Amino acid sequence: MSNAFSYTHSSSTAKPDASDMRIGLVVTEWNSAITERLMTLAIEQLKADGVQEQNITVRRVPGSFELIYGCAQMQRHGYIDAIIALGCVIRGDTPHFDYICQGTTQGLVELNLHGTTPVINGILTVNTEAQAQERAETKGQEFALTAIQMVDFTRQMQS
Ligand code: DLZ
Repeated sequence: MSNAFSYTHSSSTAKPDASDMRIGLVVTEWNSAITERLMTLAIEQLKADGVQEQNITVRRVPGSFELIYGCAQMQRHGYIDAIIALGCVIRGDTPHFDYICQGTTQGLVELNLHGTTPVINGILTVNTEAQAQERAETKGQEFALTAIQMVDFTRQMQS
């Protein structure tokens, strides 16, 4: 497992100490083959970057629309420093795709604006399952890195 900070940051950027960071993941059961893969790779990356296994919390919700409530609950009760919302919305023959994407995006925006914990938008929005499978191989790691960066950002603001 590569260390995300070694390939996405210049050598002058200090790697954040993630050893005491508490990261939550809220994961959908819809398209679970994709979301479980995102979760597995995200957790592997978190650990590779120093997050302790006991500081990683996973909770599941039915679909992407429920990520909003799930993340809001975790913000309130989770004792968590950053939350990764993992979902996958695949375009179908109905307008559902657009409603779900708009609704969940807006909901996660609200949580970032008004909550005290950063929420990472880890929802894949794709046309086909094949696209989702391809993206799932790299995106979980990116979401993990983003969560660590946002905890580090918060700590810098507070120091
Ligand atoms: C209803 C629905 C549909 C059609 N497609 C998806 C999808 O591709 N990905 C996903 O995460 N959830 C989907 N859902 C379920 C909604 O997110 C939600 O669970 C239901 O509308 C109930 O609120």
